[in-house]
Amino acid sequence: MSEFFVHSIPGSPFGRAVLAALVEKGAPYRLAPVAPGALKSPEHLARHPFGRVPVLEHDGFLLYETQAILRYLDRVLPQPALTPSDPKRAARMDQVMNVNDWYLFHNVANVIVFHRVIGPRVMGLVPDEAAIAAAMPKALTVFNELAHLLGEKPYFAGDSLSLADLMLAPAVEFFAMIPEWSSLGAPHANLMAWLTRMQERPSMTATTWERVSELAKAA
Ligand SMILES: N[C@@H](CCC(=O)N[C@@H](CS)C(=O)NCC(=O)O)C(=O)O
Repeated sequence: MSEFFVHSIPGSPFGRAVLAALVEKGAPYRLAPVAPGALKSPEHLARHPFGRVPVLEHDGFLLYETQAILRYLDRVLPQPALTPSDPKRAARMDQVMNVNDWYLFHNVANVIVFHRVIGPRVMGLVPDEAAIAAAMPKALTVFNELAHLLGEKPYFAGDSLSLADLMLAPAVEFFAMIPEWSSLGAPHANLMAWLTRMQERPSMTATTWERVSELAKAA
């Protein structure tokens, strides 16, 4: 199997999902770091016309959009399977991946995590408390629904890990680092246990912000 190149930025939860999937598959991969200031460069826009990360490069095939990348990896690297064979479980996986993209990321993570973690850490910004407070009602709806969808299962699509868990865990972990977690995640014992389960996986420990920063420096 030829090597997979992941164009990404340390700290990107979407990029981390792709790296974690490659670790779960035991596949050879290399990080191709994109400098944050280079997202809109002609070189990167040629890979990703919307100027975002991650982008996967495999055998000359370029692919952006995390869901597409994860599903591609699961097709070309079938073992271990990260999509349930049961249609209802697979549908639950797809649903959770879309909850991540549409309801957790937009106007929730890209506001709250940006103002609490990314802005201060990467750009030295002071958190905009009004923007965070305004995003909290929607954040509460999202986390209540995630806890509901998880229920008593160990993983979102059932008894085994799926692409949904890999997509969601990097995003949810950011919330566990901030004070808002006390009202978003901490009230849900099932979500807390799931996050711990995910954080203990080698695919998550191998792809922390710090580890990916080291890979970026070594690239
Ligand atoms: N829908 C895209 C979202 C990717 C995305 O938003 N990536 C963020 C980093 S986590 C990014 O590149 N942000 C740069 C920007 O907004 O300019 C996907 O699934 O890959």
